[in-house]
Amino acid sequence: MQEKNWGTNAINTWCPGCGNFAILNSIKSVLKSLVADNILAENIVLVSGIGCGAKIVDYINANSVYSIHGRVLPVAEGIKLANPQMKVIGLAGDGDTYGEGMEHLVFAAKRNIDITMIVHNNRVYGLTTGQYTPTSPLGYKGRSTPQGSKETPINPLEIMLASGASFISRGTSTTMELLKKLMREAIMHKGFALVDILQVCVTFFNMYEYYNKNVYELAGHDPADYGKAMQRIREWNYSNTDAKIPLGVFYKKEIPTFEEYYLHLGKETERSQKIHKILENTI
Ligand SMILES: Cc1ncc(C[n+]2csc(CCOP(=O)(O)OP(=O)(O)O)c2C)c(N)n1
Ligand code: SF4
Repeated sequence: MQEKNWGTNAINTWCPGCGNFAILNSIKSVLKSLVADNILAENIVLVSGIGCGAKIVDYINANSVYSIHGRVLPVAEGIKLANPQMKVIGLAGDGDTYGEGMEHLVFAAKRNIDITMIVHNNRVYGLTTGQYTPTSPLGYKGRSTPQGSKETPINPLEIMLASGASFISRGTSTTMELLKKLMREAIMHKGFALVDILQVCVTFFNMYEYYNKNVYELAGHDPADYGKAMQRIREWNYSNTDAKIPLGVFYKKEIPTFEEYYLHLGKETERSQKIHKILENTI
């Protein structure tokens, strides 16, 4: 059997040095490994939003849907519920996911629907040239905050843990081997999985030096312990302080998924079939 080519002929418009390249190469390698493990390529679907990060689906030869800004998860949830056999993977920026899409993110986590959300978190709106986002640090100077942002950032991982997500992890675009590991584990996890990727936007918020200096990989952490997960998640609050930035899986738990609660839908279908029969016989 000929090996599937995951690349496309689309011209890549990302800036040279953009962290999105590391995410693209990592996800392609993970998709390849899934197929090698007998997951059918046709049973994988990528859903993206709008933004630099979202363009990733142009560059991957897989089933994919471009949704609208902030609406990756409703589309992904619809696909998953209609086709429970699919591996559904959302890919979008932090503006898309933690700004416009925050409500959908909270509800996807609350439902524990079996979807993986991969966030290209450059902590800035890249495509629209540098406005601040929910994870930009206090004082961030960009198009919409020329005097520096006056807001403290949110910690999206804390929100995810409080909302019920059953897999919460963080990687960076500077550590590809770890990134591949996290993405694969998230995709294989049964339930709602988040991979927050500190993706460096070289043009509007170049954090290479800061991340290289501060990130470290979690070791000896028990991801089944909710309290410990919260503690580790709170070690770095997305402010640009000197705090060390943990990477890895913070929380992981097998709990019933949204789809499992909806198994009774089969009965509903039977019921509507019976109604159809009655109508056919009487009208
Ligand atoms: C509802 C809506 N609001 C605003 C826009 C304009 N818009 C397009 S891309 C974008 C920024 C995307 O930023 P982010 O999601 O952080 O992704 P990045 O470009 O940084 O990868 C915005 C605001 C839009 N398309 N739709
Ligand atoms: S603007 Fe930033 S995120 Fe967008 S392609 Fe350029 S470096 Fe990447």
